[in-house]
Amino acid sequence: MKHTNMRTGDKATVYLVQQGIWDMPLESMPLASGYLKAMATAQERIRGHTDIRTFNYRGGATLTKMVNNLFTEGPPDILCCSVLGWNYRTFGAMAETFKQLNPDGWVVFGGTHVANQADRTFRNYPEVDVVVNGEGELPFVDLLTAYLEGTSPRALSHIRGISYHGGAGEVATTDPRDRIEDLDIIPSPALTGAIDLTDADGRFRYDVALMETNRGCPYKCAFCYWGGAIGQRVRAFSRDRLRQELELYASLKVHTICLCDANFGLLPIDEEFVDDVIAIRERTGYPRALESSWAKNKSKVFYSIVEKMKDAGLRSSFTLALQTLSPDALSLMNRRNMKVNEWEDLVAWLNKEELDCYAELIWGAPGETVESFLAGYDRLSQYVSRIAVYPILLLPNTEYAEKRAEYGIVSVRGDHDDFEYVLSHNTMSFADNQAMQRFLFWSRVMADAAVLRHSWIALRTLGGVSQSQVLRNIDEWIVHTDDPAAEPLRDAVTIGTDAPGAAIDYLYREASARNLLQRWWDESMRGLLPPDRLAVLDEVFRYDLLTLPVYRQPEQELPGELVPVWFGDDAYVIRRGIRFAYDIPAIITALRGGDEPDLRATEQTVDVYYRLGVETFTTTTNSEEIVHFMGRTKDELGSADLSFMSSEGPYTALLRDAGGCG
Ligand code: B12
Ligand code: SF4
Repeated sequence: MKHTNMRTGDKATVYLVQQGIWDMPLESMPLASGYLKAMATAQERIRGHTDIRTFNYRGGATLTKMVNNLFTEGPPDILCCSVLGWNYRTFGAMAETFKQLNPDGWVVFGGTHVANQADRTFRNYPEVDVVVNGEGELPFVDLLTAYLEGTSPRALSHIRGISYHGGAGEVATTDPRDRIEDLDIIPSPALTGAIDLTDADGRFRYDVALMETNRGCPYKCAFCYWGGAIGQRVRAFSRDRLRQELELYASLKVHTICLCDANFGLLPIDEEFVDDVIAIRERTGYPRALESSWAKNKSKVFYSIVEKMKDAGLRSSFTLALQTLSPDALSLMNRRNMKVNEWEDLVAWLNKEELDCYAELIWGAPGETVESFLAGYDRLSQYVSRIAVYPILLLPNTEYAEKRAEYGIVSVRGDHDDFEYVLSHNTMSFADNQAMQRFLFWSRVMADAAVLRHSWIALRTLGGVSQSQVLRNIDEWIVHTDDPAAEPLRDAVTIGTDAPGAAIDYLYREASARNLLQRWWDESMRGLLPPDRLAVLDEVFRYDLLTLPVYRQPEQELPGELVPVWFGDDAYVIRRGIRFAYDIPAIITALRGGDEPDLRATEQTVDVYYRLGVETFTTTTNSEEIVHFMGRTKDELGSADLSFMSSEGPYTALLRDAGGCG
């Protein structure tokens, strides 16, 4: 029997559905759906007999909204979902609705959260017919072919790399598939048009352009899955193809390229990629920033890439993905012998080069204790102030998940997602975890989201106060202060919510929140500081508050003292002539470089440049992006950026589009 679809004659309709995590004004790029569509439509038979459409939803889209949007004109023949921890339940429920409308239709789930998890997935959502285990491109082609040939979804034993419902209710899992050796057999989703790249006005429609330059990671960290690519040889896309994609993104004026690679800067070809990025940027002005998970083993290639990017003014945030500094936790994580642990020299070098750098820690890994964690946090903060701390998640297909009984792990599923949040284990009690959640909140808000940036190093070196002390101090003060502006923050410090985003948004947006921070500083911090350093520390703190991004309030004009300018197509404003009693930029540079700062009072006037548009990112806690909006001096902006600067451009139109200011 050949399946046909009533609405499109002899073409079977296939819907590829993805939902991003965050509810941002801009969508996240549906890269996985794009690969699947590009691969399938490259096959003549499938192209001729199917109509494959992609549907991409923001984090805020409700299930009701999605099913109305997808099924109003009737259901497709095959519903395919890209499943991650944040959309597992929604897509499971969507499958239920789909089967009411089309009992003979197929539901295919793929993605990191369901791969190799068919037992649980089918138990939770029996309406799902097939789970794809691992890379999806080849099984997807086989599944569509089987569908077109009239095969039953219960008779798929000839397709490797999947699970389906076998006879008598058991789960049938076929042999795993080898990973794709030559990635160029997958047509590019961007170059083939498999992904819609522009909106109705012809502008790039996503927050960032997601790209893979390779797949695979030589390590096997116990908390990670990385799409099944861990413990795998790295396979790369060809330089030529990547260059063509970059050209396309540059023509669409894409600001940030975000790589999905696990270890960028490991291979010599990574440097070639950066050479291409720089050459294209020099010619077109884009991209402006390149973000990635950098190689854990910082080789010559890495240093050379960073030098080149710096010379070209191409921005990036360098993440030190340390995860823990505790030897016990590192051992259980399988990261004891990774070179990333020799990080001090690297950070000193990045600081000297004045490159943004931040570190990543996981709170609550097996083997970690409160004491070992805080000791590690403060040791790290001597070098890096922006420390992103993630509470440990137990992800499917990871070693931690397999050894949960051995480590005594107790977890709870998320209120709004299907991730497993660890509550306790052999070295962490419930109470330890609860206390540390408050700390994590403030670390996320004040340090990671860079509400304070330069104050950390100044407080530590000139004031003798550690970063964890500052964070505990603000927590304590916010609990007790009578300032009504503290109320939203008190509400936000609750365990297990998405509150840091709201708190960061609040602190960036509201003038009263900045006044609150000033009051905290005056009432609670100044008393801890050495009197002879107070004046200069006051000014560093004021500099931090003044360089927080300019947040546009809907329907409100920007303050008149902000002068608009253009850097290429990016709108900036300048706040001119800010007076400081000390040369704060020079003091910060000296402290970061490990040099003796000149602490003599010398009045300085600084012009600060702010890129506009931060309101797109604050509620998402997307701190890599937020830093690009911080106020900077002309020197910090870099010569390459300045070469694209002009004082003219469609400034008024852009402001109007973005919320009525102008
Ligand atoms: C980009 C990215 C993000 C972006 C998301 C962008 C977006 N589009 O939504 C951002 C930065 C927002 C992000 C955030 C997080 N992420 Co993330 N992220 C990634 C990353 C690096 C790339 C994802 C990607 O597009 N890969 C490329 C595509 C092609 O690969 P893929 O999705 O695996 O798809 C292939 C197969 O899975 C399969 N497939 C996928 N879908 C489908 C559908 C069908 C029908 C079929 C047949 C096959 C199929 O075929 C595809 C092609 O081979 C991955 C790691 C990785 N390299 O995959 C982690 C990853 C997805 N992230 C992960 C996690 C845990 C997070 C965070 C929770 C981290 C944290 N602790 O905060 C947060 C979530 C936000 C939050 N605060 O709660 C985990 C997810 C694990 C899980 N079970 O869901 C991953 C796998 C990393 C890991 N540690 O293992 N992330
Ligand atoms: S955490 Fe990074 S280095 Fe470790 S296995 Fe995952 S992708 Fe590889």
